[in-house]
Amino acid sequence: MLSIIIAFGKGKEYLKDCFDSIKEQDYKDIETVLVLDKANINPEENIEELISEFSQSINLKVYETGDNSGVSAARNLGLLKANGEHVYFLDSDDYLMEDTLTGLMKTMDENKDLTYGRIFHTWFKKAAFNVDQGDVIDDGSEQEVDSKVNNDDNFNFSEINDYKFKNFANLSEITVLGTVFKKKFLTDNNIKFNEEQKYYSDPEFWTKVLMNVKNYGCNKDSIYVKRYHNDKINLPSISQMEDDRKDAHFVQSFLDCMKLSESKTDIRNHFEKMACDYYVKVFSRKFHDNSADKESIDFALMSSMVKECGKKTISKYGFVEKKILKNATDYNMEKVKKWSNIRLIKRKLVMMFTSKKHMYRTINLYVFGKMKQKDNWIVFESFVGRNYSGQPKYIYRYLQKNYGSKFKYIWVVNDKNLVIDGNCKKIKRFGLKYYYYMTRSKYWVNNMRQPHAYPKRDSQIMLETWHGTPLKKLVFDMDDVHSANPKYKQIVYKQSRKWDYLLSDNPFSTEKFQSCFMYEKDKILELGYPANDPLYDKDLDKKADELKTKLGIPKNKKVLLYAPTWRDDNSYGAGEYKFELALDLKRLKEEIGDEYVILLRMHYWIVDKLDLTGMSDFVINVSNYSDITDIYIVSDICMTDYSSVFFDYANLKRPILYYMYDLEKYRDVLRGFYLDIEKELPGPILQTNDEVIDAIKNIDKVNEEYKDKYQEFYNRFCCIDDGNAAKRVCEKVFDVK
Ligand code: C2G
Repeated sequence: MLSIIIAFGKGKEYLKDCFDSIKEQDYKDIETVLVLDKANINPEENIEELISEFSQSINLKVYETGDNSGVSAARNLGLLKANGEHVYFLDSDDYLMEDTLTGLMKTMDENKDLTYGRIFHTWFKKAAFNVDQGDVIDDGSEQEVDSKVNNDDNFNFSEINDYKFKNFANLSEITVLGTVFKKKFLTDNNIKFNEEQKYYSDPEFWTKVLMNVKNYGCNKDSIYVKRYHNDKINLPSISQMEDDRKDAHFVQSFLDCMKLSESKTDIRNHFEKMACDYYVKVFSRKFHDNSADKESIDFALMSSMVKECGKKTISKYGFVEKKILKNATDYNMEKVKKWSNIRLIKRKLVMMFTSKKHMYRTINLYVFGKMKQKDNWIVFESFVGRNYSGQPKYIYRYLQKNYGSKFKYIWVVNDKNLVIDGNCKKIKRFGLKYYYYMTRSKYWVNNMRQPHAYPKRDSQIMLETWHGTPLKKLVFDMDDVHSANPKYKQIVYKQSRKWDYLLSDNPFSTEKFQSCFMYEKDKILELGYPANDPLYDKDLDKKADELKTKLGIPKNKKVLLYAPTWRDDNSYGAGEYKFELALDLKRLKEEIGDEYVILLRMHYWIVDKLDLTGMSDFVINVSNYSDITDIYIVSDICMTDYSSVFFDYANLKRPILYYMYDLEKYRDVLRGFYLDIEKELPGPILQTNDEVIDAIKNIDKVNEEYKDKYQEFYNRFCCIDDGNAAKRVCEKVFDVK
């Protein structure tokens, strides 16, 4: 039998995925030993229910740690209680593939002490995980290691050593996970976890394994899915926890491993190399500012790690690195600091001369950053410099019209040919002038997130206008799904701390923004969207007429706008998404072509080109048209999927259709929604081309059917917009009353 040992502290949702994956194992001869780490359990999580749900199906046995708590103690208790001849450690926040254990057990036999598989790192929850998609980050190992039996007493450790260590550039990566151990091997050699070690007990355990292992197997197709917590702020994993004593635990672990491996040169050397690398790259950088007392204590502690290393290891480093390491062995903090500074300056210089971006950043820091701030300069940016649109455009226009030369207006653009009316300075995103103006301007107006590493002076004011009432869940409300990578929540958290104001279009957004950005209510301006001001123009028909001419739309035709959004799982890379048009344009042309033209508006992340051959008299591609507000004005019907466009469009009280052909996947796997879409949307959900055609042909009937829902929706989401949002925002933010 195989005993799966799980230590549990917190994270019920993760544990559910973990249990599910055990239940789905092809390999059935198992018991699951769950050890509750009492001190860390949050009673509110109420995992009893989960325990009874899985009790039979995964042969669950539950124990509790005593006074001695922590993961190490919990795993040791599990080891003690395990009834199987084999044991396998599984973390409560990770999960397995169906064939993981079968694959491992296939390579395990009586002669072997252990067999190990492969670890995939991902942030996906189980339902969103698909190995074939290649979205997972694998552990970098390309090396194949076949199952090996070696009965030779002079067993050469370098192979197992190689495989397990080559990919461990860092001590914290050494893990016991993904490995089936023969229990007798562990007990005979007294291998267990060091309970003093709060964070890094795996390296020591693994070192003992390496020192004693004779025969082993490997199956690289047996996948252990190691899941990052994507919410470091609210539910950090052990490796993401912040603790002042973490470094001390880290050093202790190194010292213990080095001591344990003294008699095996190859293992010992590997630890020494890792220790020196870490000291040079991470520790030595910590001693930069002299201030804290703590640092001198840590200095001795950290340096003791290098002191343990042999001269031979140190001699392999370059001149500067050698100086750092040698001075560490003499415990000379001043000199470590000096040489570490030299190393960093050297690196900075190299980077400056190899990357323009680094050069600009350095100039920004040392030159522009020292210049005086200009209190009447405002920087505007819409959709990362792509467009002249959104709230920034209409705030800018309002200020231009009413306060003209009181301000200097700066627009951040990707292409200087972007047409911007009025008197402004256009600067290229990430060019030298960008840094100059960003750093000196008092105000920034942006409708997306700002570059996260960008420094902001305390005296600067950032107005984050955002770009829509959210339908699909955002940031902290998102589950562990495709676009929610582990750093994402942390980055957005940091970025949003720099926003002085966040604009909201309605009470609903105000509520959601508080949870999704973990943002304070006091700083949310619930004043409506300036970009919706033109929708309340008195001369809307005249404006629509002019725009029709500008866009080449025949006056005798009605206009159907199709504005879908992007899909998290369908990309070429960051910010470059694919889109397959699920509309049968040919059929649509046959059915409604006499009465309508279609405006196709792809989301700004979509890079795929649309093939519109033979459609020129029926379809107009307005994806590159800067301002979607204009497009709303000329459209008689708006059809979208999950895009926020409909919240804005509803201000016009014109019909809205939802072409949600992939609804289940989008809702249940990719994102999740804030609204109960079946009940609350002001238009029908359509899933086929037939339904789309039918709805368009019978649009009056649709209008009638959704009349009440539409009014309710309008009252809830369009209650603030009235044509004067820009005025309200400017008076609040720029003090221009
Ligand atoms: N947009 C557009 N064309 C599209 C889709 C969107 O111009 N085909 C613009 C609209 O201004 C819209 C905004 O981008 O309001 C946001 O688009 P979404 O499709 O909702 O997607 P996203 O960029 O993920 O925005 O809270 C806002 C959203 O939830 C997030």
